Formats: sequence, structure tokens, C-alpha cells
Amino acid sequence: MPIINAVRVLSDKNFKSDCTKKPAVIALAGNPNTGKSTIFNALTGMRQHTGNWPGKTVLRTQGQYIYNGQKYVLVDLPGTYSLLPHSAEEEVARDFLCFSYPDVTVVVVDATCLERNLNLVLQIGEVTRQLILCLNLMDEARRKNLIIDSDLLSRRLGIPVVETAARNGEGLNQLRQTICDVVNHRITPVPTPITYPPDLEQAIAILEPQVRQIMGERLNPRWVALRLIAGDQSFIRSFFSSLPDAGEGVKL
Ligand SMILES: Nc1nc2c(ncn2[C@@H]2O[C@H](COP(=O)(O)OP(=O)(O)OP(=O)(O)O)[C@@H](O)[C@H]2O)c(=O)[nH]1
Ligand SMILES: [Mg+2]
Repeated sequence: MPIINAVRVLSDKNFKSDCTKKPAVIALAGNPNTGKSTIFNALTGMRQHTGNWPGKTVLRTQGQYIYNGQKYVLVDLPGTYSLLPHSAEEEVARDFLCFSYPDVTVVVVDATCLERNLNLVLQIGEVTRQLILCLNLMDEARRKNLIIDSDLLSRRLGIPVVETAARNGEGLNQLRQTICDVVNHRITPVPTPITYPPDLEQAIAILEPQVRQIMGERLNPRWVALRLIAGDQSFIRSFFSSLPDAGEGVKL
């Protein structure tokens, strides 16, 4: 069963509230140890379930919360350094972000080591537009006298940036509000595109329209073209099994 269906079924069955709208699915992604679970726990409180991801021995944690009368299902993804997975945990995170189409992805980064963390932000920005950057551990950043220009970062990346110190509950209301604004299209992130060398751009230009024809715009066809050109076998396997007619020999 596709992961997203698992999320929606669980949330519908277990979530009792007056909210009638279908819950928005929010993915919490980020490098290991950036505070994803701290944010997850603060937002969802006791409304959580755990289990395994379909076909994996990796723990799946999801929960729900209500904000402004709207239901949200929050998925706490395993820590990942990149969308080019080197472990089952990273594969779970990659597959969820690429093929389960969360309504919004919040990338949680450690504000004290932005340089290392931003790699993943740029990668996820190639997969989805519905992206928020959460600069967590801002208390640590202040303690180290680091000054981060969040507005400039937001303009450069083309996505909203929220500062938090999740362990103290700082910034979490702003995070809830920003998620709500993106879900309801009051904020439209436009992740800054990455341009590659001309020969690679030419190859992308050939493949991208064919990918678009097969799967439309849900997953950025440019990103899919890049992974196909890279010969990323793990991605290609997940990509084909995500197609509606998977198993019938779909060819690009
Ligand atoms: N100082 C400070 N510590 C924090 C903050 N947020 C989380 N932490 C601490 O950072 C550590 C890691 O937090 P987790 O929430 O487990 O991080 P995670 O991203 O879920 O980690 P993985 O699941 O291993 O990827 C814990 O000791 C938290 O208490 C914060 O804003 N400030
Ligand atoms: Mg965690």
C-alpha cells in the first residue's frame, strides 16, 4: 500500500474531531539530530501512532494536531543527509518525500551548522515547491553568537523560513501558522531553481517532457529526469513502483 494511503487511512480512523476537511499531510524532514521529533512531540502531544513503514523495519511515527479548526497529520521522517539514500531510513525518507506527495514539507535544520544542512534543503526544493525551512536550535546559535539573516535566507531560497528553539517551545506558533499559510496557499513558496552545466541541462531538456507525459507535475519532472540521468537505481525502482500501472512494463 502506498505510504500516503497508510497515513490517510490511519488518520481518518483514529482522529475524532469536528473538522470536516481532509487533513493536510505535513512531512518533517531533516538531517539526524536537528530536533524533528522534539517539534513533532510539541505539535502533536499525545495524538501519535507508531508502527513500521510498509515493507521496512524502520519505525514510522505520525500524529495529528488541529490548528485554526483544520486537521493536520504530521509525519516524523527518519533523519537523512540527502535524497540519495545510503540506508533503509534514508530510503524511507526519500520515498515519502518523492512519492507520497505531502501537502507541505518542513525541513528542520540545525541553525548552528547551516552549511551542512542546506544541502538537503536544496535537494528537497528540487522535488517539491511546498517547502518550509525551520531553523531550529536558535538558542544554541545565539549562545554561539551566530547571526542568521532569516529574511535574506528566505529570499535566496525562495521559501518561508521560521526560527525555532523547539526544546523551549520557541517559534512553534509561528511554525504552525506558516504551515497553515502554505497549506491554504496564502504563502506560495517558489524554491530557487538550481542550474546545471550546459550538457546536463541539454539532457534534462530531452527527458523532462517525456517524464511529464507519464506522471504530470505532482513530482517535479526535472528532478525525475536528473535521477534517471544519474542512473539512480534505488530511485528508479521506487519511481516505477509508484506509477499507477506499475508492474506492466512501463518504459520511458
Ligand atoms: N538546545 C536545543 N536543543 C534541542 C532543540 N531541539 C531539540 N533539541 C535537542 O536535540 C536533541 C535531538 O533532538 P531530536 O528531536 O531527537 O532530533 P531528531 O531530528 O528527531 O533526531 P533523529 O530522529 O535522530 O534524526 C535532543 O536532545 C533534543 O532535546 C532546540 O531547539 N534547542
Ligand atoms: Mg527523531
